[in-house]
Amino acid sequence: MARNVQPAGQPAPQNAMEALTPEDAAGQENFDRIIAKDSRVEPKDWMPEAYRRSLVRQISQHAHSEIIGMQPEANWITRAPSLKRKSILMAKVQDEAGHGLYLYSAAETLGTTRDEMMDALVAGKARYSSIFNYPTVTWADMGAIGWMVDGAAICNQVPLCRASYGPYGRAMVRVCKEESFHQRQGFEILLELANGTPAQRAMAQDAVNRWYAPSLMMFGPPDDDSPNSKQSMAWNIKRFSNDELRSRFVGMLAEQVKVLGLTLPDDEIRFNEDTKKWEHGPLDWEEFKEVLAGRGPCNAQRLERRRSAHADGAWVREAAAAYAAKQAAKQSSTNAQKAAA
Ligand code: BYC
Repeated sequence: MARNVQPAGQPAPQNAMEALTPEDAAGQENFDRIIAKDSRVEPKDWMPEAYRRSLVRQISQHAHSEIIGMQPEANWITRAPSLKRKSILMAKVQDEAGHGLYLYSAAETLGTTRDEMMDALVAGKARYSSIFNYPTVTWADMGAIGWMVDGAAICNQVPLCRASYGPYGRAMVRVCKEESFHQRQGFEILLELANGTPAQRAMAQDAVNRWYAPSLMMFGPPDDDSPNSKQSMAWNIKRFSNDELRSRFVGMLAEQVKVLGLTLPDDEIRFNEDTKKWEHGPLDWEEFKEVLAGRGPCNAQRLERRRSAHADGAWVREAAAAYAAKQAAKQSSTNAQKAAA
């Protein structure tokens, strides 16, 4: 596939177009037309190198988030309060693994291998969502993660179903369906606890208190401090800014928390009639930066767990590769026999 070094997806300046090969200039023109029509870019289409890089960046981070995100909930599988809760939680954690696999596959269509992405993750060079660096200390955290973390994921990911890159948008459709189920199961855990004993109710409120701010920070830094948003929106990857989605999420929480009969730990939440947007109190962006820099409460633990799981799985990957090689050899000998006959 031809690749160029044109840095932006917006129409290239005339002199830059002149510097492109005729094939690349035609590719750039076609790409610009696809974006202008709000249509889909597919793997075989020509695309600017910066668009490709930005997608690999976002999709691989997203895949890593799903895989690392299995850990905080897997922590409670053996301690789920009933067989029913245990099987639901196991199914949810398996769904997250599936999401990671769809996303690694989508990123692979852009020319980066899964091994390269995984190596970057275990080497500590790749990002994954800040939210998974917080500990899950009580059973109510399973409810708060489902309601708030999966809820934030839905707000963020439903618009990504319309992302301009076809394989990413299509993966998101299935992911969002499953996230909706995850969110409802989390809400239901909290509802049951909130209507339980005083101790259960206090546990639910404590979990909501602890997960509230980190879940708002999942949407990324404030718009003024978001270096990727503008270009990503011009390329129709992101459809809404970080603050816009965060505001929608706050509105959703503010209504649903009433049904739970719990409260949110933020007395500045209000709907601004002038801007028609939900507002919230200040967030600790220094804490967010610390988490992104690898100094959150569980960063080291999450990465260590991922590294050991990766090392423990080496024999499975080797066995699968050996089996695939055997099958391929068998197939080519069958083909050769057929050709000779
Ligand atoms: N955590 O310019 P910005 C799930 C980075 S998993 C860490 O605004 P962008 C689930 C950002 O990458 C759902 N890093 O970036 C799984 C950038 O750094 P680089 C995970 C963050 O891309 C298991 C820098 O900060 N969801 O639901 O325009 C169990 C500046 O940011 C974060 C996704 O991955 C963060 N929170 O916007 C349960 C959604 N925020 O790359 C549930 C897909 C920002 O320049 N991703 N950064 O080094 C996106 O929608 C966008 O990438 C973001 C950031 C909104 C996250």
